[in-house]
Amino acid sequence: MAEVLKWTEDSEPELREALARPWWKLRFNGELERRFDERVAPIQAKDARNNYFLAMFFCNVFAIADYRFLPDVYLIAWVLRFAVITPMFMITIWAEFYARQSFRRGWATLVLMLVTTAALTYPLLISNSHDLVHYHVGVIVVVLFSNLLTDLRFALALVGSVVFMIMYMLELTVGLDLPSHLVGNYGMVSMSVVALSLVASYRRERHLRTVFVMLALLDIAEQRQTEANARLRTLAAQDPLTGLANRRRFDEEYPRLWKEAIRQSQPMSVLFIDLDRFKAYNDTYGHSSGDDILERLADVLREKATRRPLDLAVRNGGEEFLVVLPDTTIDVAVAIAQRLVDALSALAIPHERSSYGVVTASVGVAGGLPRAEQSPQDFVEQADAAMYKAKENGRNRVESIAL
Ligand code: GH3
Ligand code: MG
Ligand code: MG
Repeated sequence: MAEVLKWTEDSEPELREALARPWWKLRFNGELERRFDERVAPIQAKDARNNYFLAMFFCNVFAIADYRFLPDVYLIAWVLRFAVITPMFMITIWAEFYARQSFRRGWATLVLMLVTTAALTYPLLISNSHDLVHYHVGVIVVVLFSNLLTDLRFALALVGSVVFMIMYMLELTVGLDLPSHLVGNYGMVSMSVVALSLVASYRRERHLRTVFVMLALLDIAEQRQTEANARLRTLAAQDPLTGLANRRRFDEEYPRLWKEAIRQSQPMSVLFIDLDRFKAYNDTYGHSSGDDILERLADVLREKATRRPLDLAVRNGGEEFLVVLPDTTIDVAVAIAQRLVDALSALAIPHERSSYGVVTASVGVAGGLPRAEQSPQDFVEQADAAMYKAKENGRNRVESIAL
């Protein structure tokens, strides 16, 4: 089976259009038809194969009818049955199911149906049996089979049925020269069988195509859902203002990092960052200017403090931020914290109510080798305590506590 391509959203309008197409338009357009064929043909082929063997079996059993009904020409009928129809069945089965690429659209089945019809008709034309009039009806089974059980496309079934009806009516009128009331009767019987089986063929193909389109749409909807879920997961873990991780994500990730540090016997440091005199800044410059500062600080954190893949910068809430630095000693963490403080004040954002005249932050650092008897929260609390020390010591600076 050919590799089945995934559907993308680009196909959606085409699929919806296909779903709404009028009753007289069974086929899809271009690429969609190709994909339908590619998807459905192998399944149909598998489904229909046994039907051909069954039909071939019945066809051969009818050899008894040749013998009983057409005693004068039954040998010819047998030759046609066993040397023409049966090999034709084999060729069709091969063509439809083993050489699917070129024949799967049903031409082989169509040819089989018409050759079988002709081969079953010919002995009647040369026989003088009295029972002829009862024999010919059997040929209707052929068109019934090809319309209902071969998964022949409706268009081909229609073509085949029209040719079949012409052949059959010629047989009744020209070949057998039946009286008109019998022609009328058999004509009606065959017409109704053909018409009803065509309706069934149409409906089956229509439903199959509808299911195909709906499954494709479902596939697209499912992909969209998966993408939306992934987006939601990202959003749920992110602070909307700064784009940094939020407290939720911190609560999820930090204990894991901490346990991993114990497992690897690696040091770990936590930075607690708090803007200085930020209430005053808001009061002076407005809340939205305050928000701008939070965004600027987030940029500084991203640039200066989270350079390694596992480093985690978090907006803890309000104007407080956390940075988790796995595999980082307290000395290195203090240096990083100092870089942060310097980078922020170097931005020289005016803050008239700060003794520094610019926006600054205080950073507390806690670091050391995590131990099993400690809790991850200890590092955060100590970083917070260090940050208060920095506030007390004049702000715009770094203080640290070794653990
Ligand atoms: P300190 O130097 O001691 O830290 O003084 P502070 O004014 O920064 O400290 P405090 O905790 O008293 O004030 C924090 C202020 O941060 C209060 C509030 O105005 C401001 N703030 C908290 N969250 C936000 C926010 O999302 N946006 C803005 N613009 N301001 C915020
Ligand atoms: Mg604060
Ligand atoms: Mg503050």
